[in-house]
Amino acid sequence: MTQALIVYASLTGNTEEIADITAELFEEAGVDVDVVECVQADPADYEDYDYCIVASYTYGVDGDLPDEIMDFYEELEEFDLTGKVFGVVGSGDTFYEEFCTAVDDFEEQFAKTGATKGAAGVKIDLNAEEEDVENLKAFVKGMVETYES
Ligand code: FMN
Repeated sequence: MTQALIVYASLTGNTEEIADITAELFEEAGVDVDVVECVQADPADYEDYDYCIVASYTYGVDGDLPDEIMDFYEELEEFDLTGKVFGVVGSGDTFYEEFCTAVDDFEEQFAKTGATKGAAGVKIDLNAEEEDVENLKAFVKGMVETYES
């Protein structure tokens, strides 16, 4: 059985819920999933998994990464994740000019690890609504198809 690790940062719960929905969808696709808060995770943990996923909100006026995920972000590029499939999801607020830029930042960082991008990142305005869940379904489907191809 293949395995996925979802590392998340969440202040008010939106991204945690998105991580949990994503986990359920992976499980429905027959993938074993662990969901871990970023402060308890290390990028080295991904070495034991097939799917490497980050779920992060965006913070600060300039679309910054949350403080608590900065160490994880900076260390990520030092790892060789060749052969693994990565994907990034996140929550933000369309009120801000730099909407959900944490998703873009992590996609760029993952690209340095040699992992293959499994699906386009999913950007969610605050909490996940029906349409977002559909996008997350497509995200998981894309990830699995990429891994199996
Ligand atoms: N969302 C964005 O998309 N871009 C931003 O630049 C941004 N800056 C924020 C700054 C502050 C001070 C706060 C409180 C929120 C900001 N947000 C921004 C919105 C959060 O990312 C959004 O509320 C998100 O749903 C929080 O996720 P969480 O519930 O998992 O903590």
